[in-house]
Amino acid sequence: MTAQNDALIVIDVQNDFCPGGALAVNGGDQVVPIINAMLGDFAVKVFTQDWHPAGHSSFASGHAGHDPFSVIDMPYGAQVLWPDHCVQGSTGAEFHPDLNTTAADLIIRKGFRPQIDSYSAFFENDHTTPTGLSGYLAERDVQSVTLVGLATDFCVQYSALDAARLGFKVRVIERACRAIDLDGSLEDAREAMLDAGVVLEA
Ligand code: VGL
Ligand code: ZN
Repeated sequence: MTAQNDALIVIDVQNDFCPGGALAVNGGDQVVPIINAMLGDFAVKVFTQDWHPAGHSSFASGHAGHDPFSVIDMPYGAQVLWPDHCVQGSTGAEFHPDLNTTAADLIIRKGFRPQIDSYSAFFENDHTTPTGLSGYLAERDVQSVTLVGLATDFCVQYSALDAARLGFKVRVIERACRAIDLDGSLEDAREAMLDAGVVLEA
């Protein structure tokens, strides 16, 4: 569906989320050709890039006694602790080399504030600090967004829920996403997205 007001938002298709990366998502690289083939169908194309300073507060390495994938309380709520990943300027933070980044209208970076994580393309994990994307889409007269990328149950889900909350019509193309799936988080994410009115398309 090509429409002036439909945006494709490509979430975090970066080396660290692909096989061999620091926070590898199973089959993460498989979404690359699928996404490349979709880009031509959208008038507005936005890519996001997880972009953490070294020592970011979401990294388990900075929390003595806490293993990666454990959960701690942060002032803004529960936070999963991750292996160090997507450190600014590192190879792991670069987009997958085969992703057609030339097609991007806008690349939005997130997670650069040391004390707060940012899964969503729209807001940091306090659900209030904006990334600026909603203003960009408003100025480009976008009313509906299609989300693809990594990972389905974290950054894609958070982006989809925020987009729905902001009033966009939201669609997630599941074949162009892959999940981390911690303790059933993929099923929880699918349910939350459906509850929020997000269309999940195979
Ligand atoms: C993501 C965990 C930590 C994601 C980013 O892109 O889904 N997940 N940082
Ligand atoms: Zn991250």
